[in-house]
Amino acid sequence: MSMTNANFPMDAEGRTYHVGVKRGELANRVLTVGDPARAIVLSRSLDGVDPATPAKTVPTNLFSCFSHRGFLTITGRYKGVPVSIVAIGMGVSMMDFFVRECRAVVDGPMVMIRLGSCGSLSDAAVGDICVPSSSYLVQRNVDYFAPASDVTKPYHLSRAFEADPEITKILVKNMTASLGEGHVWSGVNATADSFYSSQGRQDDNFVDKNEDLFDELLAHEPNTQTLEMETFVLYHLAKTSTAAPLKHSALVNIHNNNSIRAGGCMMVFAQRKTNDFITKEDVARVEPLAGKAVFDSLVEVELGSEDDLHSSVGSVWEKEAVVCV
Ligand code: R1P
Repeated sequence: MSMTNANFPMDAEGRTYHVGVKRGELANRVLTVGDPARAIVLSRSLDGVDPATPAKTVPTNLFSCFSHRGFLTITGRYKGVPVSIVAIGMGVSMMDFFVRECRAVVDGPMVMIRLGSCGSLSDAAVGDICVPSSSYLVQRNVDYFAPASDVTKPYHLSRAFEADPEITKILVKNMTASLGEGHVWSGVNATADSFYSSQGRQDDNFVDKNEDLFDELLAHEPNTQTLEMETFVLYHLAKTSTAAPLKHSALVNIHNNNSIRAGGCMMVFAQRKTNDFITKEDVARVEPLAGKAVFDSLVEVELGSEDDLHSSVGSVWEKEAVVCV
């Protein structure tokens, strides 16, 4: 694979360096997940999928692209509207690759919604859904651990960045319709740079100084409800996205100069107060329900007219059954 442009590397076909997608392969409406297996489960809700498609297989009527860096992109239609699913793996850097490289190959406004898994610090139980209206970043303050350090705090907590409020509202509504009253929670998310130390997990093999971390999170944002590893970057980049990709200047005001609208929701896999962990059966029950609620939300969000969005001419949602090579 040979790339040009060291500033934003792309190959001769226009494929991005890590996500591996090019123009016409990604829709303006994107659902992003961590686990590629989850992406495949959710893809079964897209239009025209043969229910006899074997598990763990991308349905043959959908476009799919598995990149050399492990990103899986699936594109098709949901209720007739073009949508993509992108599995990104784990962590803040992967979310950064995803948002920037996907943004680079699509014209017009985009909506990106993450459906992840998380730990719950509140009363949200395993299998429940949390829809965070904002997220902050928890980073291990490495200088604290240096010899003779004069740094006083082992973890740095950032300010919170908000999700798009309308998307949050739509997600809560659709998740409640899908999962039922009492199983959908609103609150603040903390995105951590580690599954372990900066999520307060105890590990005798390392000096982590995180025994009081939960108290610090709650003092920082009293409504802190969930811990996971990507959402902050999505909300942050959406708020710092520019109007550059918008095709019509009239959209600039509607979208507050941001070309990306973002939302997030997460399934509680770990209950950190009771130490419960979700069962395989519960994941299999909740994932498709939550996925449908996200697809319903993606297509409900107002993005502008057909003319404002990426052209379908030559796109993979115009055709069927294309796999990138
Ligand atoms: C850790 O197990 C992973 O699960 C959560 C965390 O954010 C992290 O990526 O989300 P996903 O299930 O979407 O990967």
